[in-house]
Amino acid sequence: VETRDTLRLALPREELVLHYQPQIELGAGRVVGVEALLRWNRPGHGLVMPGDFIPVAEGSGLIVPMGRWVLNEACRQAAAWHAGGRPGLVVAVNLSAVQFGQGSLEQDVDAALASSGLDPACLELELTESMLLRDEPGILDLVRRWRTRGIQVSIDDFGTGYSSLAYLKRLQVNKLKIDRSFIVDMAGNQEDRAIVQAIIEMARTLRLKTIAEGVEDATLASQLRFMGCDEVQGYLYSRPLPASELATWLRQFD
Ligand code: G
Ligand code: G
Ligand code: MN
Ligand code: NA
Repeated sequence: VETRDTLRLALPREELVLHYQPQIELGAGRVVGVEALLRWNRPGHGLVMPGDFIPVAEGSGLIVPMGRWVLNEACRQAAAWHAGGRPGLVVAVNLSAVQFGQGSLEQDVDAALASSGLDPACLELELTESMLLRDEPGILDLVRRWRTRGIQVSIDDFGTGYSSLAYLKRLQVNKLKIDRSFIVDMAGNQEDRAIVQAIIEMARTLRLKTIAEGVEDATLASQLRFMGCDEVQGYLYSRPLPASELATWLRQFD
């Protein structure tokens, strides 16, 4: 209850911040996107991580206005980076199942694009398998409308749920984000390596891109490249950073 009450004030008090983690295309070795990750700068507690407040926000419905803020802020920031000499940089935003259930998500996405002027092709929306399998009414149609507008859609934590090939084909997403749990153990675990290879092959068959999450060392990155994975994200390159630090990181990476 205490967290819920103070979380309610986080938005009007402007205590929410986005950090951004770069996503690197393995072929060209360049930064193609960033994932926006929410933090709460809670007075007296320091920077609170999403695992400690997103569930509270979901339970209270606060995730709807918070998610709206995230969409606006991420699109605004991406448009600013474009104007500042990073055209085409994609920003990926995590969505919660609760946002789908509560009606205004489609309008929220439209409004964030309209007010920022961001090219819809530079916005990526991250869904989870569990979200899709709950079969929220209309989710397939909504994803199709987003795709028709050129908005990118990816499946986060891929491999931890049960999406079938047939479902993925119908859904028409752009990209699978291979869950960190498979990536972490790949080096020492034959089974995890086989799972990652299978996901990459499956994605290729369906003409989807793949990104590996949680890449922490260079050997793993080159192995993933050899296996045909398109992109990587992880501490090897950078932790999620505040916008200003990311800008510095980007200049140094080039
Ligand atoms: O860095 P990390 O602890 O940031 O993020 C943990 C998890 O929190 C992410 O995997 C993601 O699922 C969730 N998360 C981060 N930012 C957001 C956000 O803006 N909205 C939602 N719904 N989830 C987020
Ligand atoms: O949305 P999602 O669960 O995919 O968000 C990514 C999460 O993974 C965030 O909590 C982020 O801080 C974390 N993360 C990103 N890169 C790495 C990494 O290389 N290692 C570990 N352990 N965690 C990472
Ligand atoms: Mn994510
Ligand atoms: Na993930």
